[in-house]
Amino acid sequence: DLSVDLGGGHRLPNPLMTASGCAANGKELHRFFDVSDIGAFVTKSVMAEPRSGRGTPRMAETPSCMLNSIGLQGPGIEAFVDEDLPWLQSVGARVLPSIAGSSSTEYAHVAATLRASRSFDAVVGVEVNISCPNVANRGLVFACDPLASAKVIALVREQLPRDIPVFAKLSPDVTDITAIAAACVKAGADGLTMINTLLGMVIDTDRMRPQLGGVTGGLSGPGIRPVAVRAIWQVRQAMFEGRIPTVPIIGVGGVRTGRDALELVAAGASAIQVGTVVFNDPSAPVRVLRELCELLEAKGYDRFTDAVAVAHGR
Ligand code: RRO
Repeated sequence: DLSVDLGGGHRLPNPLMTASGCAANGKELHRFFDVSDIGAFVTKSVMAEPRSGRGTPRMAETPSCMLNSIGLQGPGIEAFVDEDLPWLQSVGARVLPSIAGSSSTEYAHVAATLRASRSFDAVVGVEVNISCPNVANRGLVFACDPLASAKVIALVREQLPRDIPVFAKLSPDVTDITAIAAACVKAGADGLTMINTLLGMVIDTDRMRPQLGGVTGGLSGPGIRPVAVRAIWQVRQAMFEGRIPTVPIIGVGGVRTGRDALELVAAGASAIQVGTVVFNDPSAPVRVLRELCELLEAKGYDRFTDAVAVAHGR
């Protein structure tokens, strides 16, 4: 039994999810596997208006990481609720829309539009992306400041029904991630997604110029997994010590195998997102799920939640 309840009474059949941004709004990946086979589908962050994103190139690679400077390209919330969400509902996906904004009122507007949409029944939670590293003004990375984070989370929480859990997506680019996590949970977040990409940069030494159009970009892939493990462990530890109310953590960062997924669970996660690896292996979410299942069986766990309970009982 791989099922997991992350709040709101929406029992997910398994703990595997796509990571926001790596699978657009589902259609591409659905050619490789049935997106209703994973616990939930997390969409690319959507803002109020359509957005073209940053200049090209927007992707770069290093041996252990990928960098992106997409810059929140997207269709805008109206097109999302008119086209993308109904499509995801039609294929039976459980959807965790990721929402973004450049002000707390924009987040609130996006959440309210989502709630009013005809396909809202497909929504099992909302991920509030307060940590996009690719914004022109770093001051707009809400997740770098506890008060700014709390304001966004509280406003979004107000827009949504109680049975829709709100997850705050945190940035690893902060001095004390437990302070941001505490602010989000106290402001009403029902869970945390950890982590977004780490701000990085690569330079083309032939041209002696930055490789990315946006100059800096978000680092993802296997190289950042230890950062995710550390961040999840620190926040789970703060929950044990009573410094943060206990809520579920969705772990994300460089997961390529079932073993990697179990490592994030051992750090303190109750669900796992798979991102960068889909660019090489589009059906990775179902493969990682299968590998995790085999690993749990080999370890003698009948239920995924038994492994979570053992890991979190440290
Ligand atoms: O669109 C992006 O550039 C982007 C986003 Br919203 C994010 O949250 N994380 C990231 O690495 N890229």
